Amino acid sequence: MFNSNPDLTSIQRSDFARDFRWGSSTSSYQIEGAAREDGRGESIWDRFCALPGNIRDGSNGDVACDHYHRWPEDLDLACSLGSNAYRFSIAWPRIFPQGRGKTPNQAGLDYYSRLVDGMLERGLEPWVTLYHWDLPQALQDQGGWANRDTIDAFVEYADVVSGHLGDRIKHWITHNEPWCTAFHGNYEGVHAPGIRNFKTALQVCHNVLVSHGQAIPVIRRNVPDARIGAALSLHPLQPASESMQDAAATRRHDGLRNRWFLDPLYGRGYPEDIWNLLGESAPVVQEGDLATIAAPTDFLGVNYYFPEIVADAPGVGSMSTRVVETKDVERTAFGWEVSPDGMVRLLNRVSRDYRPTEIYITENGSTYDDVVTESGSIEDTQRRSYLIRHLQATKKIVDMGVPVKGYFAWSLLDNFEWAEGYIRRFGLTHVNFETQQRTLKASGEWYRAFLGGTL
Ligand code: IFM
Repeated sequence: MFNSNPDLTSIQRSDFARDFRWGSSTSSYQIEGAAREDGRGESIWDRFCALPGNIRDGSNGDVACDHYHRWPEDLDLACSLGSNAYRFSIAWPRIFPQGRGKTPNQAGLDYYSRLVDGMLERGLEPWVTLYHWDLPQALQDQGGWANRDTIDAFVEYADVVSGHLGDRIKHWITHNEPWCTAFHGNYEGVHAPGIRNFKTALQVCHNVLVSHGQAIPVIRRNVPDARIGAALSLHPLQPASESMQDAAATRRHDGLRNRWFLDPLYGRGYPEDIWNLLGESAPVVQEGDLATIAAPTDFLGVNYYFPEIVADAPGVGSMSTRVVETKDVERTAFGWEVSPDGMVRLLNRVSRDYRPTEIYITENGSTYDDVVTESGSIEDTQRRSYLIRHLQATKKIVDMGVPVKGYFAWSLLDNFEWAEGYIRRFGLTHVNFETQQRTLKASGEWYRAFLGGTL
């Protein structure tokens, strides 16, 4: 157990290896804004946000943090924390406004080129994500990820981006959280493109994984010293009771939440127990797809937020399971359980079962209802405590011999939190969305002191 009121000096940067990567993460749609500038095409999130009822506060990413214009200030901030790395994503519709085409949009490439140069000038190693959910709407109009043609489009896009930026970017993340792309977007319908169809979601999932595998050799051809991986959202699970039913339910839940991605990525194909439950919903898998998905990677990105407690629930959801909301546990404002122990369990399990050579915590963070004091400060002691305890957990995992090599806090800035709009703030930095003023919160101040950054 990690003490929920940790000593601020209980963990030091020097407890970790000198080359440990320290940074924060962002994504294009969540921070950039400038939705119609410099030839950017429409993304599925532009379209999804325009439909009433999809976003809790009726907002969208049109302006967001205006990072497209304010990136030098934001990179200064990331640098002042003392980070040595920064994770960001590329908006595919800035590169190919229609999803694909003979020539990419030069203004889009120039923007990311300036951004990457800006990182390097500030000593921030760029970690790029190619797909963090902003699919060009033109591709969705042709069926989106459920259509295999989108795989080809993704590979062309990966080719162009790695061809242009690969001289400066060495760390490549193909996809962010394919579970969310597939299931939030195409089964639950709570994310763009807002489809509610289990079979579609499974095909999307498969095609996304194939696109990951097909992009890898293309990136390697353009960037021989590239280090490539995917960032998965993974959860440690526990059964709600000691019953055999809950144990079996937890195994099924794990099958779709975790193993459905890890197994094929690490060469085992789809887990048979789950495949056998899918019936007609099973995806169409072409010959060679599983070998493609299992293309060797250099690291695994793990986005860790919370554990889940699972109960058997016949007829509920796709796997007849239910996530139980236990009382008396600490939760963030989102209702997510705070469990650094869960992160220890999860990363141990992933390391034991799949043996990735390197693991990076590519996202970890929390949302609380921040209050700006009269003096303008944000005393987010709960987020600070969350951060400290998860860094203590990270050290514990490293000490256990798990090859965790870096930690990226989600997120550098408060930003557009998808279906929650601007209601949920995950930033180490507060953003006043009226004035675009950035103010480092107490959690960010702590991270800066931990990392040895300077004002
Ligand atoms: O904001 C998201 C991010 O885009 C993907 N991972 C989870 C974060 C918090 O919900």
